[in-house]
Amino acid sequence: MAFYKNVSNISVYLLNSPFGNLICLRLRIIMRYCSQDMMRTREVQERNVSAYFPKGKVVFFATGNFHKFDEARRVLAEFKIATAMLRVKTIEIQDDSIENIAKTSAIDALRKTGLPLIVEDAGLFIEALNGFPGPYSSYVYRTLGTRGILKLMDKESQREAYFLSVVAFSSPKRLRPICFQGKVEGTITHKERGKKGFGFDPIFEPLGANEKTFAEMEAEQKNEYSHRAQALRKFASWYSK
Ligand code: ITT
Repeated sequence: MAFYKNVSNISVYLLNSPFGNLICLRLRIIMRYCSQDMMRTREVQERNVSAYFPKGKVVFFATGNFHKFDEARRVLAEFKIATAMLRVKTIEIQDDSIENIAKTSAIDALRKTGLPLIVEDAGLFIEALNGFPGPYSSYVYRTLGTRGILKLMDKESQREAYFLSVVAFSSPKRLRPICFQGKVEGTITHKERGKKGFGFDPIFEPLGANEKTFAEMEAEQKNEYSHRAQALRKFASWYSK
């Protein structure tokens, strides 16, 4: 369950939990401070942000994808980190490297919000297609979709593929993002299976999961295997220190 708040010009989705209310209250205070001219210096903003959203306790996830947020907040809760979804439009550059895409979006999101945040970029790399769609996964999903991929793979017997995820963190104290990677190997199925999850989940079967696709798993089970959960666990161990 989530609820929605509009604070300043940034939309935030929060979980219906005591954490949610707390984050929202603090966000309102921060926004008020930051909009007063005398408080606008970076030093003051930095101090306010780290006082209200201490490292290791709270992080904002800048994404437009609610499924990604839902997966992430479950993983981060394992580390007692509260997560809020920030719906802020960020630059998504075209690049062969998922890491560069994530870093650029994180810098842009930080510039627009001044909050400690993560951005995550992911892609599906199919070996028989020389890594396609990879960093172009978002565009390919919107244009060809899962059925288009199955068509491209129609006569293909080599069906190995992997998902790669990069989580980039930046904050007023860390203008240059720090990145964490996760990868899950698996195969592309012959037809779509399952209704859960999102994106290419119905056609991706991770290795060692009893031939279930991600779309046949609950979020908790997907998080045992997924590229995103692996990258987030690396981030969370670093962030909690
Ligand atoms: P952002 O707002 O966070 O950018 P997005 O949906 O655009 O969300 P990405 O750019 O990270 O997400 O991912 C590109 C595409 O790759 C995405 O649209 C999905 O189709 C696919 N994808 C990424 N992670 C996936 C996953 O865990 N399961 C299935 N498909 C995934």
